[in-house]
Amino acid sequence: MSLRTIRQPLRVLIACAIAAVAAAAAAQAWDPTPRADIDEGGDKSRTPIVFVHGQNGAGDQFERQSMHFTSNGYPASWVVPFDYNTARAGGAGALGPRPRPGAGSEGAAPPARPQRPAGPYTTGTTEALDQFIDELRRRTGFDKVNLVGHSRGTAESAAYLSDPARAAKIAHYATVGGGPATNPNGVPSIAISGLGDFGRGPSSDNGGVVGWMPAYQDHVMVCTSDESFWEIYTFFNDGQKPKTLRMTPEERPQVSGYVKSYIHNKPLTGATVEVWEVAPATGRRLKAKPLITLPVGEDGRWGPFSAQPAQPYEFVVLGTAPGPRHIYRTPFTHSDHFVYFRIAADAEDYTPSPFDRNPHLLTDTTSAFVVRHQNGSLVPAVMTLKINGTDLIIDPILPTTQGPRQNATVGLYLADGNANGKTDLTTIEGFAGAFVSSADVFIPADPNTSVEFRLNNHVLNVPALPASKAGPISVVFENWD
Ligand SMILES: [Ca+2]
Repeated sequence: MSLRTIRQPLRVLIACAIAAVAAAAAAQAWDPTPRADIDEGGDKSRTPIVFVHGQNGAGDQFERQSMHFTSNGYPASWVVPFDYNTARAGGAGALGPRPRPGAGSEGAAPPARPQRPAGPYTTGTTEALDQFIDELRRRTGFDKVNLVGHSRGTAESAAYLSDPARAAKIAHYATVGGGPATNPNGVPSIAISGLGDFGRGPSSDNGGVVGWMPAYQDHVMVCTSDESFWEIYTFFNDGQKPKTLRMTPEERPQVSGYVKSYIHNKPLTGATVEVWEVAPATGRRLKAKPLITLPVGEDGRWGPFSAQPAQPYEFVVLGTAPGPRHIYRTPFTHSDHFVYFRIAADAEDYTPSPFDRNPHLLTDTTSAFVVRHQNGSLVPAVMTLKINGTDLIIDPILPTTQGPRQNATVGLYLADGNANGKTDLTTIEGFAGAFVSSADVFIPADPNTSVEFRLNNHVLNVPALPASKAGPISVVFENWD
């Protein structure tokens, strides 16, 4: 064997090594520039959809639904959230969700729902919804669009549909966890309903079309679940079934969303969103600079940027009164334009969150968290949520004995509530609220230490930032199956 024949493979090896290093460098330098057209590949013959959220909610309760629709061919900008201020009383016609039966009142009839007026009526939200729908019709060229309401959003939708002129702009209506599937002006409608839903309205017994959800699905999951999407899609497409219930994987998922005030949903214009690449195993930043910094526009919109599949990100919202807010999310595999950051404290219009009411829990020496599940709620006996291996879906934090009918929890607040330096796994005094719960968990602040959150088989690692500086750290799971 000559020297030459030995050197040849060596050269190849060296060339391969250089190529590998170059590829690694290229992988390091991800280009976050968004696509020119977020609707690329979408079928513009599909009827656009407007989502109307419920009490205390925002468009992000339809995050998973929107990705299902775009995975089945809808253009991203055809599928849009209408946000409104749920702190505002809806006026005489806004009936709101059916009042919940009181705790412990097993078998007792819930308070009666007020009667709707016979003719056309409006709420404080109807005019804005009408303008929003007109703008979507203009932009897409459709005379009629589809409408989805959830919970209080079905009361707002009922007010909208009470007027023949407004109803004429709606092709199909899906009422989810709320009002009837029949409406006075005859828009074809489906009610999505479930036995596990405490907000179940008269939708089940009014003679309208009903899509029944599995019994474990509570008031939130009837809105967010895959089964709910299946029924709504099929109804909106005249019996044609969805092609897939998987989120179509993309090489460059486009990601955008909104920064708004908590509960009021006022756009926090002028804020900025930093996107940081973080290490999956620790949640710590991989670079000295953010991947991209994005402004928040007049309508509260930020982004889009091109995300790297499987890469977890930390989002930092800057320029809002409480100081930087840190949000850690499960990675994106499919484009997602419903990524909301709702900031509470000191916004011009806001409702205080439990931590705003209890700022003494945001200390230098501890970390505090808000865990959210975007694909529904945290359902006892169906899901497990662990922090550093400790179960959180336990009595009394999320009681398994109550069952989902009484219990739709989307946000779980974690802090050392009694400041004793120990994890007590009790609920925290002063943290009660609709759709939220709390747990006394002691996590010493140390940015070099990571906290592991595990929702079923999904893991997010997050640095233990001091609560005094970082505020409550948001930990957001999009999926749980
Ligand atoms: Ca404690």
